[in-house]
Amino acid sequence: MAVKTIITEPNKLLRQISKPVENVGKEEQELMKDMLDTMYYANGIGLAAIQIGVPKRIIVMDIAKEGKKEPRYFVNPVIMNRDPIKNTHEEGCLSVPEQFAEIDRPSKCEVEYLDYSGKKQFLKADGLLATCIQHEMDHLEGILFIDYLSKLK
Ligand code: GNR
Ligand code: NI
Repeated sequence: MAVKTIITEPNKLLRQISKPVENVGKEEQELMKDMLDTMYYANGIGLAAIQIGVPKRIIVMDIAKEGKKEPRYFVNPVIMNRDPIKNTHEEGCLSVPEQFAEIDRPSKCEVEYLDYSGKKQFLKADGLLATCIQHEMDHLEGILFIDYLSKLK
């Protein structure tokens, strides 16, 4: 159990583009465990590695209802397909404390990634899962949900 400090705005690290993982080994698995501990501790439903200062393309997520634990691990995720139909969801971010906003994103998406053991996986996501995956994948590109708000101004 290792709860890490979550980096918050303003911090240049959050703007860094994360690097692909070459091999899912012990080090990456330890990182994923720490990320999950940190995410649960902070009551989040997702976390990107850069949020604890590690610029690797790794995401953890758990959107299950309280009580159940359904951890998900995504290494080098790539969105293969986005539904043209948008969905609006209220978003928050552990790196942007106390800000919430309705954000439009593709309502469904298909993601290719490596799992905790380094095995290639394919997932069709909708609802909160699709929203959360896209929010987390933005972190890998140094994008925060508040960026979509400033573009409207
Ligand atoms: O905990 C989180 N909740 C959330 C709610 C709606 C859309 C996205 C999210 S992700 C966020 C945790 C976080 O900041 N992940 O990067
Ligand atoms: Ni976030």
